[in-house]
Amino acid sequence: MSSNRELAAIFQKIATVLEIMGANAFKINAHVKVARVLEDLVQDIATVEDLSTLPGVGKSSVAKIKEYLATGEIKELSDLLGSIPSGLLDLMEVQGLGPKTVRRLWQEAGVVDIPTLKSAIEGGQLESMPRMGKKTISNIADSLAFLEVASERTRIGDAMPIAEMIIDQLAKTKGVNNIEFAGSLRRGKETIGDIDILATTTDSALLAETFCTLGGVTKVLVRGDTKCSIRLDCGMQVDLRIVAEDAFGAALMYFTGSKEHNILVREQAIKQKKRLNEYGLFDLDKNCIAAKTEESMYKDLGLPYIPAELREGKQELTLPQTPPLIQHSDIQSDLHTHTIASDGHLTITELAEEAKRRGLHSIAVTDHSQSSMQANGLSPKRLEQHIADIKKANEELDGINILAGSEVDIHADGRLDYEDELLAELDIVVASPHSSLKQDPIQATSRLLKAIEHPLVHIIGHPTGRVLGKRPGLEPDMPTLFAAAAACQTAMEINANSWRLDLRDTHVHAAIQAGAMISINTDTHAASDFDQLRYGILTARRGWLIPENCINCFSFDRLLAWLGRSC
Ligand code: DGT
Ligand code: CA
Ligand code: CA
Ligand code: ZN
Repeated sequence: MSSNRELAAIFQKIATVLEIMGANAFKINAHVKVARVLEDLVQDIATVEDLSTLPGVGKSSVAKIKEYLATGEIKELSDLLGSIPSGLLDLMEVQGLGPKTVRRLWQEAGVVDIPTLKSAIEGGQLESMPRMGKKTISNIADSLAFLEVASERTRIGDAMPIAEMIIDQLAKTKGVNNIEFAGSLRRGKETIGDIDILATTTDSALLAETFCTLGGVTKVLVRGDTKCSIRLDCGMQVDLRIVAEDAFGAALMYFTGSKEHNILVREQAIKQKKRLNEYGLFDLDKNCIAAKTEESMYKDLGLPYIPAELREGKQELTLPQTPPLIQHSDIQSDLHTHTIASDGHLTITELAEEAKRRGLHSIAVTDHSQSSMQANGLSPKRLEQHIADIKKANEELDGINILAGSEVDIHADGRLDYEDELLAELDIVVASPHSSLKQDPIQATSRLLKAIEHPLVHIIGHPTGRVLGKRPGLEPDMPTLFAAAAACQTAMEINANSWRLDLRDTHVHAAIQAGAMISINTDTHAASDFDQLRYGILTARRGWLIPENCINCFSFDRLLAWLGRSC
């Protein structure tokens, strides 16, 4: 984590604890504001000469930032944490519970952590609380159950930076030659059980020592010459395997998995009277045929190279050649982003400059529509003004095209949140579900179908509305939706934000099979959100997406032509 982000998280946590303690709103908001400023800050906070020049950062915040820069922490936070039951913060992980409700549960029902919340629900104590309806209680119970199933795995957005940081440090250790992550992380799965790292080195003892004493290690589970396992303070387990230099490819292939893929390739080897294991590919006399690189392994199995994201034991062995899967560098536009007009942190110009810096030819500004009250959605009048502002920024700024768009809510019944007349003024319309996400599948299907078939809608944003580990989202009949999307030329989004990854990998595959177009967007609210694109790309690759099926890979002219299509 960069120090800006870490510091922002500390300020946010102080605000949360203050709110749970019932502090005054002014004090809470001051901390939230500083957290936001820090999150958006492009420059490293440690290099800011005069901290008081940062907007919203007052004297006491300056002192806290200085304290953090000098000591790596802010004592106020540990003091605050010491004054409330420690389990209260875990409650914040339950979807639908904010600091205010957590405070009430604590003060009025004696709830101090997840177990006491559970028994309070089961024992009926919550029902006697004022302003706590049956529906709310049953929602909390649902979220709790979902949290339990989901919490054993880590979102790729959390696991990937951790793995990269560890690999960075280990790569610097004397003697290390090859080092790469394998397992589900390399396959780009949306959640990761544990992180698997493979390395070759001339000094195993030093590498093992470095690994087991990394910052953040809370427990060494295994410490051997070829395998070490640690647990980190975030709860994640990391396995390191030290393998022979000339069998790195075989080990990488084996430990990348998946288990199901390994079984398929092993069967392929057996058919060819060969043997395959983590040490190499061998003939029946145990002579090694291939082991050094994955490429040589697949080649000698008579297979095209299979990208890690496809190795799920499905149809990947039937591929006649390596498919030209989409890559980060193929993406030329971002078609779903937010500005300060709704709930984003950047102005139109800042957003466009950031997109330009990242080499995109176009960016669509798609702020929220009027019903998204909590996201400061735009009234029709504000949208009219916003369109004018976007057009003006587009004229003033060279080297990037700014499209005027909206992320318009799809109401529970499928109606859109603006009149057609207004939508017709936009360059691009992303329609997304934001509310009624527990609707039954039949209603969800007809709701999304209406949006797909609407002639002014270009993209369906995060189609199910799921949030990983927090809520499952809608469960519409996907084949029906994808067939309609193909017929109406409406693109289905992969929302790249690692909390969403919606569409998910399997849906992407089905959508492409049905002939629908895909759009990969970051849903950027702050500059760093653009970095989430990589998770969208991984999900896309897991869904076998090639650039031809993705509108974000189109040239500007082709994109414009596509946006102007009639249904
Ligand atoms: P995860 O950690 O649950 O997200 O999923 P993976 O795929 O990373 O699984 P993990 O960490 O248990 O093992 C890493 C890889 O090692 C796995 O993808 C394939 C390989 N592997 C592990 N156990 C077996 C096994 O019993 N049989 C075979 N064929 N491969 C295995
Ligand atoms: Ca793993
Ligand atoms: Ca593992
Ligand atoms: Zn959005």
